[in-house]
Amino acid sequence: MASSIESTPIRSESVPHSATGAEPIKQFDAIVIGAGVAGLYQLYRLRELGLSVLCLEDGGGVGGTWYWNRYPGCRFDSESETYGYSFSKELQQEWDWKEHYSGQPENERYLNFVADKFDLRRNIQFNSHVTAATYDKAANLWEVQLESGQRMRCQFLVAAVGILSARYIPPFEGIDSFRGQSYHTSRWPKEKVDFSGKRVAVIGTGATAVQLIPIIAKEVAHLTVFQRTPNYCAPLRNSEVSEETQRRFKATYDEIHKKCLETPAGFPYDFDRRRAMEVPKEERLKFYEELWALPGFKKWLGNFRDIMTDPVANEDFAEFVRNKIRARVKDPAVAEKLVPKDHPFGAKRIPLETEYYEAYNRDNVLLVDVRETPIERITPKGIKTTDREYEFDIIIYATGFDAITGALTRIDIRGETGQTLKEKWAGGPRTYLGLQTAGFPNFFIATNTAFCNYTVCAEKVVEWITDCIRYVRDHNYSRIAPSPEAEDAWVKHVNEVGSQTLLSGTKSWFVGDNIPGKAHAILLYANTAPAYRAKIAEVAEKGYEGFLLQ
Ligand code: NA7
Repeated sequence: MASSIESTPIRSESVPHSATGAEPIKQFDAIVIGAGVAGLYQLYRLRELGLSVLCLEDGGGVGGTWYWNRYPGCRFDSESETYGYSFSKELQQEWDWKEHYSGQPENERYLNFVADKFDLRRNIQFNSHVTAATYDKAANLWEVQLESGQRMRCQFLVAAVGILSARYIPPFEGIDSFRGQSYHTSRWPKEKVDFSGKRVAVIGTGATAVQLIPIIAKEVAHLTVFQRTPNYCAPLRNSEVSEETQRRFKATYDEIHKKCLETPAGFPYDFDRRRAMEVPKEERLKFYEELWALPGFKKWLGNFRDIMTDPVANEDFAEFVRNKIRARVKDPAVAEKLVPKDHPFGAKRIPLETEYYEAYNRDNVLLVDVRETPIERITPKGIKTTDREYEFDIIIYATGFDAITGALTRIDIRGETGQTLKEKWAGGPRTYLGLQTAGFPNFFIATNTAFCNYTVCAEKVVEWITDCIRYVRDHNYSRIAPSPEAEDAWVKHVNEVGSQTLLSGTKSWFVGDNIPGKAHAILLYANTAPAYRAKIAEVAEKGYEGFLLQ
């Protein structure tokens, strides 16, 4: 890893539209962009359908999120047995999850195991960064262009680019002047970063930083954490999977998956049916304590059913969490800085942690509140706030992603009128069912944009797209795209559903507010995942209602 953030540049958002390169242009029935969780499965399904498929992957290996995010402490916050694919019973029986919340190295091994088992690599071209995709109306083909200049064509283009893959680095002044090492957590090097004896900065305290900080705090000479917004972090309570539990997973995968398909957010647990404030205080507190002792997201997604809609219910639990934080941090002034007070519990993604708060009890860890003393610039020696200059050997940017839409709008995708997706989505994403966008025929988005455990819902999205392409071909159609009216109605519906939750009023990546200049819009479909799946299934059953087939 070179010493400057320049070594991992954010790729330009405005790439040249014109194609170059002299090699012959290959043509495929379908091109899948991305070899992560959704892309691998999409490749498998389309190949099964008998299509010629090419999968283009930016990275040097499979895994997407689990290829790029190699930072210390990176792991699932979903239960491992629910995050793995459900489409192959054989695969489920062959793979052993070692931890209940599996770590990045094992997750990457798993996705490599999947790629090998289904012989997917022969259709994947690695180190292939897609810069543009242009629809040629006369030929009814998409032309895809890579950074290398290489071009290829296809009838169906599927973007399986992930929802948290377009990394974000704030445009701090002087960022390139820093003489030490800089890393963004989502472009972590494969080689181990040596923290021993180093003065290290972490900017950001989202789910990523919360996983990273307690691990590196033990390795560094000194760690300074630059926090803008404290989060409601809840204990992960990870543990090893015993042989007995492993056998139980394998014997009950069908039930586990069925349960995940039934619950609102795709996890093997559901909200409590009671309304929080209807339960007497003592009983409520007992319930909170029980939830708190459980692993994973149960404190959030197994809580009272009105936790995300009733501000009073939400505040009741938020205060419980604040007191949990206060109890773990020795210095009351530091504790108060770590206690979130400006947003409801769960309106931002709840980070799950292991010894996160204890890290701040260490003598070698300092918390800087950048609301009190904002970062003015990055200097050759470190970070200058309004208060003072801090000197570092390493700066880690745990500053998140241009979520949901960024990985798509950073590609120069042009539909039938020549309009780019970025232009079309300037005011927020405009799709029909999250799957297609009007004016971009045969272009599909294979990401899970429901508020849902990723793989559980991504599998269903991939299967829907596969069935749709099968339908188009079987009925001798050549193109499919949503009608503008159907799209308008869907966008309106997504906004209505989102505005009924506490998500819309809080600055977060759920609504695009983490990126300066990005339109505030509900980026995830906040209805339940079963309701979403029922809707997309109904549309398909009605002969792809709302879509224009030609
Ligand atoms: P997040 O959750 O977007 O967190 C990014 C963090 O970076 C967050 O604490 C931000 O503060 C902080 N940030 C961003 N810009 C700045 C500036 N300019 N100054 C100071 N601090 C800044 O990204 P993660 O990678 O942690 O997690 C993303 C998802 O990946 C996560 O939800 C999981 O689903 C996996 P802010 O809160 O915006 O004030």
